[in-house]
Amino acid sequence: MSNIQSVLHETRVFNPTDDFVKQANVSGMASYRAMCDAAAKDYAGFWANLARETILWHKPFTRTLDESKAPFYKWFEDGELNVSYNCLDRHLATQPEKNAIIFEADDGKVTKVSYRELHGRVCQFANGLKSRGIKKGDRVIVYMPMSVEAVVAMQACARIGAIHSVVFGGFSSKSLHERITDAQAVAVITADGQFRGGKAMALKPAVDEALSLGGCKAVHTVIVYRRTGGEVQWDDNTNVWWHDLFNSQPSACEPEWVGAEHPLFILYTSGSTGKPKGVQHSTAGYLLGTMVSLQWVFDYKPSDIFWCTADVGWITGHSYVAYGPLAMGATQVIFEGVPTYPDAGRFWKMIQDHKVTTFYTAPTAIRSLIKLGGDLPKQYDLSSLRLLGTVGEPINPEAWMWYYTVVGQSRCPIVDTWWQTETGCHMIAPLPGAMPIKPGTCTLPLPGIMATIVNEAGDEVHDQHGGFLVIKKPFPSQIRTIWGDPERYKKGYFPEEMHGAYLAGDSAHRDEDGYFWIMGRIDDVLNVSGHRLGTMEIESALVSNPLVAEAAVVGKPHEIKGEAVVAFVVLKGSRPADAAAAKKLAEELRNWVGKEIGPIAKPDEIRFGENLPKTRSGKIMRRLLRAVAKGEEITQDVSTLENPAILEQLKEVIK
Ligand code: 6R9
Repeated sequence: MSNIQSVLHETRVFNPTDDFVKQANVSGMASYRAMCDAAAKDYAGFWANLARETILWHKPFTRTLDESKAPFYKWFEDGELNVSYNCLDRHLATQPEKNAIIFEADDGKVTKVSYRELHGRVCQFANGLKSRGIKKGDRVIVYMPMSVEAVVAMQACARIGAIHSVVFGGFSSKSLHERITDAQAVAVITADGQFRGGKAMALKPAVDEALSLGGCKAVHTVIVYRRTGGEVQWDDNTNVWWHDLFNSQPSACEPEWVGAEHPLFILYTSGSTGKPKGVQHSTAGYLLGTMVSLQWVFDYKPSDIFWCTADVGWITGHSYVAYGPLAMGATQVIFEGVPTYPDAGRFWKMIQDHKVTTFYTAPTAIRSLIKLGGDLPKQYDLSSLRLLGTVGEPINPEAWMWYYTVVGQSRCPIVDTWWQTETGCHMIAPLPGAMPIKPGTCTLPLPGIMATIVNEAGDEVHDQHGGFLVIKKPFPSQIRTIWGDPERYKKGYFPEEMHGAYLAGDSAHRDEDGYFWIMGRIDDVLNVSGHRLGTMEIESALVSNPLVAEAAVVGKPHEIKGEAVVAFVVLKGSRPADAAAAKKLAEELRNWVGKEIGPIAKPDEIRFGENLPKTRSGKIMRRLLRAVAKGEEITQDVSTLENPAILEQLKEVIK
């Protein structure tokens, strides 16, 4: 609780400057309040107006919100549109030669792609997909490095109505396999490899391995983009080079007009059980969310150079790389590499070189860059910046202050954006020309987002003690269902106690200004470097090792990553005989998890015990394990434990 108390006493407040307010898309709190009032008065009308003004419809909608099968909501259902048309074709008449993408490769090579060129490439690749028999409604896995081609692949799927599911290139073949089979994908788009930090790393072998694991019979095509030029295994029946498929195609492709509720994509994310959830998003509602949030939260202007550093494997890279900026006609930077190569000044140099105005990254990146070179930003000209953003986890006030003063030179507002894979776009975030900001809080909900805090019975709490973060009314950009598991969608996000509100899975409280402070997850989900990892997923991976009998995974605070993964493991045989043996085995298990899920899920620490602390009914006492992991003194009564002595063993840290 001490943490919560300390943030409650945060007194630093930063008002938007007059210059910023003057030029902002939404200026002053009164304008923000007026928008909120408009939404409160006529909720459906508020969103319908925005949808009409923002999206180009092939066929206009007449019905705004259908709640008859709640929580399976439908927005703008009888309207028809195409997302790729909205992102590309709409700009051809007005700004064909504007740069859509400034791509900077790992080695520093810069390639610029105009809207005209991007449109041509997307059409050509869309035709290529069609030539392989891929059609509307088919699921296509995208397993690619950060590249122009990854965006082309996603946009081309959208153009033909195929449903993409992007899998982060850092995930293992096992994770990839799980997603291919769950989505019953017909095709995989990948690359031979990727460059990161000066090194070439293979990608294609993970696809080959995933497909060899069985259950992937529906996959008839694997498209391989040549990036590193490394050796690849080849299956003539299914494999085709990107360039071979692409070059033979015409650069015009009529978009497939789809209904507003047609699934645009599935993106897998961690939940509280072992199996990742395929979060299914709609076409129109999702697109609308990305576009209005760019205007409101990022205060988007046509002259901006926008840079969101997220990989397209995550929702942030979907909404604020692959779709939102293109729909707005923005020029954006896409970066292949890592922030620390060739040195920790890379981000700052790129902001200088490309004259970035709007920079959006994660607190974990900020913290590690402070550590590696807190003074480095001063060596670069960052005067182009006008707005900074963060996403993925709570930002600690110290990191916020550094970002504000050193990177933003006390000139740029910071938008701390709270949202989720499931919400599709920002939910709670400052409108920078309206809200005063404070370090550590994501401030207030966007207009039309009815976020609040409730207790266990689902009743709103108005004091500052906090509770569960919920969103009371359906909103256009929200998750539509979990792919293939509507029951899990209903139970997980709309439990009965919440009286129809969307349960976000985070706890939060409000301060005296009504600002939201996110405290963390309420389910067994960890947030490691801004990535969601299910504790159950990691436990299942550990237990699948033949040496492991039982495992429990908890998080502990980590200076840079936000949370570190600590695993408590019971072996089938006896505990390791000495520290050296324990260390060796811990390393083996870490690598095992890396192979099962991906390197980001590797436990930072593994401790071995003969057993785990359990209640008499056999439940693992995770609260106790969290205290043990943090090295806290255990003050709670452990007499109800079946085996209190086990705690001493688990306190031993392997060095
Ligand atoms: C966009 C994204 C969602 C979870 C979310 C919360 C945490 C995200 C945050 C934040 C505090 C912020 N989270 N943004 N916590 N302040 N500004 O990250 O989606 O990967 O689905 O994670 O991340 O716990 O519930 P996703």
